[in-house]
Amino acid sequence: MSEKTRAEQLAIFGGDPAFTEADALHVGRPNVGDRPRLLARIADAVEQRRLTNDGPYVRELEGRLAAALDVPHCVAVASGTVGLQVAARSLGLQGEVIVPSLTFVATAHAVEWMGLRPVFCDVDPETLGVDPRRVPELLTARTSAVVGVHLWGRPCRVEDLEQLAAERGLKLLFDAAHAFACAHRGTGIARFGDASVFSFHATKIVNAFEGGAIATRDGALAARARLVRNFGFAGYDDVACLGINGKMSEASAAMALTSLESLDEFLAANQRNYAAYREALAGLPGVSLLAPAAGDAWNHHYVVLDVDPPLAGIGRDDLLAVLWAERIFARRYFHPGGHRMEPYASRDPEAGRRLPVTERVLGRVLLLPTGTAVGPREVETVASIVRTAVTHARSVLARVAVPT
Ligand code: T4K
Repeated sequence: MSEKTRAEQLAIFGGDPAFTEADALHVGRPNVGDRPRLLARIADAVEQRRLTNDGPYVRELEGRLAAALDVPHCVAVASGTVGLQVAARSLGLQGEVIVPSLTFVATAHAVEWMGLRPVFCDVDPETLGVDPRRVPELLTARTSAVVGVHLWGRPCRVEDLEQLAAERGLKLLFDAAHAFACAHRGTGIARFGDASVFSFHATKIVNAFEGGAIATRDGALAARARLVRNFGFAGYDDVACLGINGKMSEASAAMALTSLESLDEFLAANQRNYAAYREALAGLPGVSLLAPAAGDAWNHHYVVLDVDPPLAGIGRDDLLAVLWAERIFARRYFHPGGHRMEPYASRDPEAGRRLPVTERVLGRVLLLPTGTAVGPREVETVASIVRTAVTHARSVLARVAVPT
C-alpha cells in the first residue's frame, strides 16, 4: 500500500490493487473499544444469567446515554429502525408523515411498517436535510408529523422545523441514526423536537452490534416508549397498550457501554482522517468534501465526497469503479433514493421530478472509508488514487465499467 501518482499504477490500468483482500478498505468497518472490558461485561451477564429484559447493563447504558446526549430520558431499543417505530407509536402518529427523500430507506420503511404513509420531501442543498420551505406544500389534513434526518451527522434545519411543527400542530421526530456526538450551535442534537432516534448498528460510531435509543426531554413520552418496547407491559400481568419486542439485549448494552468509553478515541480518528482527506484533496477540480456548517459539531463518521462531473472530468460512478478495483469499497449511500425503491417507486414513479436536489446529490456523492480501521497511510493512498484518477480523467473514462 503506497501512494499512486501515475495512471499506469492504477488497478484499472493493470497495476496491483492498492489493498489485498485481507486489508481491503470498507465504509462501515466497526469501531471496537476495549476488548477485555467488553468480554468481561458479557461474561458477567452470562454468569448472572441476566441476558435481556431491561437488565443492569441496559439501565447503565441508558443513564450514560442520557448524560452524553444531555437529555433527561433515553430508552434503549433493539435497533434504530425499531426505535423509529416505537417512537412513532408512542407519539401517536397517524395518517401521513413527511420524510426526506435523501436518507437510508429505513426512515421511510419504519413509517410505512407502522401503517403510516411516508410522504417524500426534497432536501435543502446546504444541510441535505428535509427542506422546511418545501414541507407546507405537502401537508394535508392527514399529516401528523415530520421526520427530520441529520444526514451523515449534519444537523438539519432544526429551528425552522421546530417552528413549523409548532405552527401546524405536528409532531417532530428526528432520525439521528448518524448523529451521535453531534451538536447544533452548541446544543446537543438530541435536544430538538419531540424525540430523536439513534442507531447503534455495528457500522455506527457507537455500536451495540445491533441497537438504538430514543432520546427525549419528554418524560411521559419516554414512559410510553418503555411500555411499547416491551409488549405494552405496565406490570407483571398488566398489558396497557399495543407493544412490540423492541428491547436491547445485555450483550448489546455491554458493547455499547464499551464503545461509549472509547468515543473520544473514535472521534479523534474520524477528525484526523477527515482533515487528512481534506488536505490531500485540496485544489483538485470538481472534487470537494462535505464540511460541517459553522458552529455545528460533527462526528465526521462519514467522509462524503462530492464529484462534479463537468469540472472533475469524470463522474462519481467512474471514480467508484477506480476505487473498487483497488479494493477500496467506497459507497454511494443512499443511491438511488427511497422514492426509487419499493414499495414507494411503484406508488409514485414520477416522484423524482419533485425531488431535484435529492436526485442531484444522489448522483454525485460517494463515501470514503474512515473510522479507527483507517489510518493516515490508508487515507494517503485513497486520496492519491482519487487525485490520479481525476488528473487522468480522460483515460480513466475510456477504461471504467460501473460497479454493480
Ligand atoms: N436511519 C438512518 C438514516 C440510517 O442510516 C439507518 C441505518 C437507520 C435509520 C436504521 O438504523 P438500524 O435499524 O440499522 O439501527 C448499514 C446498516 O445496516 C444500517 O444500520 C445503516 N443505517 C446503513 C446506512 O448502513 P450497510 O448496507 O452499509 O451494511 P454492510 O453490511 O454493507 O456493511 C458495510 C461495510 O462494513 C461492509 O463492506 C463490511 C463492513 N462491515 C459491516 C458489518 C455489519 C464489517 O466489517 N463488519 C460488520 O459487522 O448497512
